[in-house]
Amino acid sequence: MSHLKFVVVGHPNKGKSSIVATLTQNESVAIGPRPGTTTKARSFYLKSGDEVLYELIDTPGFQRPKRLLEWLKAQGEVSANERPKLLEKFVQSECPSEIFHDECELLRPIVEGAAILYVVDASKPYSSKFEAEMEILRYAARPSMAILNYIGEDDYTQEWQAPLRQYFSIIKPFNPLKASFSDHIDLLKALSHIAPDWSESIVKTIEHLQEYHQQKKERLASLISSSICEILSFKLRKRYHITKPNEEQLHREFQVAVEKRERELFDQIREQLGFTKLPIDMDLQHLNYSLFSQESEEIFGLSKEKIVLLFTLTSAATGGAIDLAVGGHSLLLGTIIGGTLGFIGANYGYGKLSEINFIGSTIVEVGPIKDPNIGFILLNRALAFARLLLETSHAQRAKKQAAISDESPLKELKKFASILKKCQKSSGDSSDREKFKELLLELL
Ligand SMILES: Nc1nc2c(ncn2[C@@H]2O[C@H](COP(=O)(O)OP(=O)(O)OP(=O)(O)O)[C@@H](O)[C@H]2O)c(=O)[nH]1
Ligand SMILES: [Mg+2]
Repeated sequence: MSHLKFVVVGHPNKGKSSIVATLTQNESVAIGPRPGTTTKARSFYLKSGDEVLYELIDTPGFQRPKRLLEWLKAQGEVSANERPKLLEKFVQSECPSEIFHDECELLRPIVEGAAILYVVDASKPYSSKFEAEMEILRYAARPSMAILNYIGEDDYTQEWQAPLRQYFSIIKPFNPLKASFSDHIDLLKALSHIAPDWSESIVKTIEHLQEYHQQKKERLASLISSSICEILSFKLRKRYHITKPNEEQLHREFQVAVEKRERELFDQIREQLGFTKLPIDMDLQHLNYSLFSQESEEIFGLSKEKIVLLFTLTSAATGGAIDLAVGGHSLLLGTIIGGTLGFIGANYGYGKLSEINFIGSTIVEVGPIKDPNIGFILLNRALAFARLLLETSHAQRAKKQAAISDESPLKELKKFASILKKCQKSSGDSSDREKFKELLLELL
């Protein structure tokens, strides 16, 4: 069977396009605060690779539903089984003219066989002006469902129930701006009841969508882990003539190059998750601090004590002992840490960004990053950014505030510590990267 097709219809400005954007995870759907944003029917597809999981057709809102209903009634008494044909007749005879332009745009996909998603704004009271729209849709006799959207703060769900039940057997709330992936699945599950001959394909579509979602996270984990490994092993190589370059300047250039690579990672995360257009307001937010700033270290890094434990005592302690220990504060640990801080400063590069090596008399190499905290900072920043976008709806058009949670997302510190350490040395072999990816996947 070919893919599932749903046409999203309703009154103007009720969130039809927002629902299309969310369900197809497509940020390019036109959404606007004024009625009349969508002027033509347009198909959007949710695809996994080349395979179409389903198609949603965005349409303009009804403009002249009463006149259209009058036209249908003026055709004389017809039995219920003739009504779908009557809608086809309407499209054939009236759509070449412009009078019913918007109705024609939304009815064409219906007469061609798409299932109907009728969107209402249940944060506004019910009014009988919607009855002509629902009556017209009933003529189509297509599988259908009513979706309750909530654009405002109020809730008139109760008021909407009785009229909607007369026209639709399934009524489902769905907020396109707040919907999570499981809300998305729930909506599809509800759709599996709209018609018996649709249920099998919808169940299959749900399975595919779940696989697609998992693959999306895997690709993301793979991108973040390999980029971080690359950044951690990055070396800046420069040629120079006669005078040795200034070391401070070299450190700065190195930092700029690393920061550029981190920004590229953020852009790649955006691209992978389909958010290249959304402005993300990070002016006052944590991610706007430089990767190498004190603020970033405080927000995203580990404390000196944790670093000491992770990087000096890992071989001495067993398994979960480190993870446990770094969460608590014991006197004994304090003593060990106190004694080790000086040692670590010299040996593990805490607070020391990178080394500068002069090779021969014309080449200088800066890096890789020595400070073990940078790996954690990079990781936590990338995770915070990825999670923010994973929770964001593709219907979001206003600036998104980056709200970063304070709690450290890294629970398995010891495992991350050893992998980040390997990445720092070389860029990690493929099994390290795979392990890194698996650990990250659990956090996404
Ligand atoms: N807060 C909030 N705003 C929403 C929601 N759904 C839609 N909106 C806003 O409502 C306005 C209209 O949304 P659209 O999706 O363009 O509505 P539409 O039904 O496609 O409108 P037309 O194409 O003009 O018929 C936009 O400003 C949306 O951002 C919602 O669930 N919550
Ligand atoms: Mg629209």
